[in-house]
Amino acid sequence: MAVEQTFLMVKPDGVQRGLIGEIVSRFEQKGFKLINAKLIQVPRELAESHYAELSDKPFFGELVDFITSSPVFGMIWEGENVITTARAMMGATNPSAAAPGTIRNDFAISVGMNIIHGSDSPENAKREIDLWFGGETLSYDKAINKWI
Ligand code: IDP
Repeated sequence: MAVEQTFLMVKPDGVQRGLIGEIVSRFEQKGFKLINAKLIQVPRELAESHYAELSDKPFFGELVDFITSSPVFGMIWEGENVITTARAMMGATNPSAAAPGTIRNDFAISVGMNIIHGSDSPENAKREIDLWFGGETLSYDKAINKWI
């Protein structure tokens, strides 16, 4: 299986609620490798570019308002099948449909404030890593990897 990279983001509700550590911890404990991260107050243009695929949705303005309302914590994670696995760990978009034990089921109630974003395809992962980090990732070995 291919080693992939994905862009994950703790949204403003997750940052405000003090969930950065909990969320980072879940991906660390799973065995994925953090290869970049930053806390950022999102400029409106960045939010609009990030969610460009949703620009025709009726909730687009509300979504951009929310993402720019308070800092987010952006991360790049690496590992085997990380794009699909991270999406599974996040749970369904609407927390009421998210499986128990997922981040959105455990911590969220509303679809608007659902704590976390994760790239949904290799193409979007590359696009989002470029958009948020200019493609900058760290390359390093973790000795524990041979046990994961
Ligand atoms: P995803 O985040 O699970 O990939 P997308 O369909 O890409 O889901 O939608 C992006 C974000 O837009 C969602 O995470 C959610 O916060 C927000 N969103 C989706 N549908 C609605 C809606 O019907 N009302 C308000 N916000 C929505």
